[in-house]
Amino acid sequence: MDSPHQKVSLSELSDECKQLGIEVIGLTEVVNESGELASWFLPQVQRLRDWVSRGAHADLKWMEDQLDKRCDPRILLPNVRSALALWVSHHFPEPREHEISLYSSDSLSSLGSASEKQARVARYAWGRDYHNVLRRVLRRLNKWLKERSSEISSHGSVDTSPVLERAIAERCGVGWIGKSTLLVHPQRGTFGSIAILLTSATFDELDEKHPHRCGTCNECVKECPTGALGPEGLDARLCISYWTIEHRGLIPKHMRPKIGEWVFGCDICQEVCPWTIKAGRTQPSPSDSLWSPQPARAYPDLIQWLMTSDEELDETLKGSPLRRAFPHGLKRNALIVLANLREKAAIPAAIHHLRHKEMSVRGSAAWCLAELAAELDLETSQRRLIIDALTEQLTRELHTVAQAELYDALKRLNEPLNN
Ligand code: B12
Ligand code: SF4
Ligand code: SF4
Repeated sequence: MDSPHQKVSLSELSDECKQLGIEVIGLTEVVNESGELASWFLPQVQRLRDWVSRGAHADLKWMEDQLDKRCDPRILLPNVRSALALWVSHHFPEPREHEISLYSSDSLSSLGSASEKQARVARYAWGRDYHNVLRRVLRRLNKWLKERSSEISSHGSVDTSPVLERAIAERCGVGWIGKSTLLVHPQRGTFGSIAILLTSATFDELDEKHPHRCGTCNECVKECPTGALGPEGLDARLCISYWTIEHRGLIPKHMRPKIGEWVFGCDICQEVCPWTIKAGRTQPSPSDSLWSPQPARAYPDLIQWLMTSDEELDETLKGSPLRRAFPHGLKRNALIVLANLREKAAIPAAIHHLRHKEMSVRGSAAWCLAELAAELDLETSQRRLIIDALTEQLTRELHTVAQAELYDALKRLNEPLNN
């Protein structure tokens, strides 16, 4: 007889996942037969509540608003029993080092010659948006489960629902949560996206939690340029990924130099992880075809971004995770990174952006120009051009925060202010 808690075979499910290009899956119980939350889930809930009460979520208001749902999967799916975790690698090789079939030769040649002055994008955003890709997979699995019993109901999440994805994936045996707070897969390292399917179905087998294997290693904590990682996990208020992807508005001054070359996200705590390094990547993996990574997304031409209108930039990035930051967020970040890279060629574009419609872009343009003028050996005429542009903008700027940025920029250039 059909039941919402119909028992399903794990090996049949694994075969189906393989056909969908998913190699790593795991299963766990989240709610027991009596309808109570599984005991393993409760300490995770406490960890999450402590994290939010410390304010470590910065201004991610949705973390506060959806806290109860994140702490209790029964709110999302009342008859939930199990969770299925999918983990898909996005550990693409470096386009410059490995000219393999994964990247088309056209897109490689458009990268130009290798230079040290390179803006960087987090690896997960080199290709298609994982939300779209994995949501499609979850829909297929939902359909597959429904074919086992029409009574089975499921709820999928790929960073799209208030679900504690990492904690669930860890319990499903996919890997362990490292000191970076990232899920580490024992063979493939950290570069992976997670999708969770909460389901009312039960399974003939469940997976075991993976042992924690960070040991005495502390590389991610040590190498994080902002000190965002500590014994309590991550403080988003210090994380480059938070500021460049999630934050709207100006990025605080003290964070701007620390952002370095990272124009969208940050992979430092992953690139230094011995498990990621050991996993290496020189050959294509079966999941690469899901993503279609593009070298120009890995190392974008930021001046080109700035010379493109917001509307056009948005259009060019359709289907990419980069859209999460909006064109004005990407331009804000680009101005900061170009300043950090001491990119003289950015001066005209930065002057142009002193008049952008978004205050955060105007303020970042002022900062960028002051940094370049202060740090580079510019010709007098070029320095004058910057000072005149900043002074002129100050006469028309109405936003007090942007005015303060312009004042600071001119002060930095030792330019006496008349008003
Ligand atoms: C909010 C969020 C962020 C925030 C906060 C990150 C954070 N560490 O919490 C910001 C914007 C900074 C961020 C950044 C990134 N994110 Co993010 N993010 C999320 C999101 C939406 C929620 C995470 C969350 O609940 N955080 C609150 C904390 C308390 O929860 P948690 O990290 O899950 O922690 C639990 C466990 O860590 C557990 N725990 C158990 N044992 C241990 C042991 C130790 C030592 C620690 C510290 C914790 C711990 O306790 C916690 C509570 O249960 C998830 C998607 C989702 N719905 O889950 C993606 C997600 C975590 N992000 C992801 C990615 C890829 C990133 C970035 C790598 C992107 C980039 N390259 O720039 C960075 C990585 C930064 C980092 N070191 O974590 C992936 C992670 C994949 C993976 N392999 O782990 C996720 C799962 C999205 C996805 N579906 O693929 N992210
Ligand atoms: S993503 Fe970057 S800033 Fe954030 S914790 Fe990792 S290394 Fe630090
Ligand atoms: S770098 Fe070291 S401490 Fe950090 S997650 Fe990897 S193994 Fe763990």
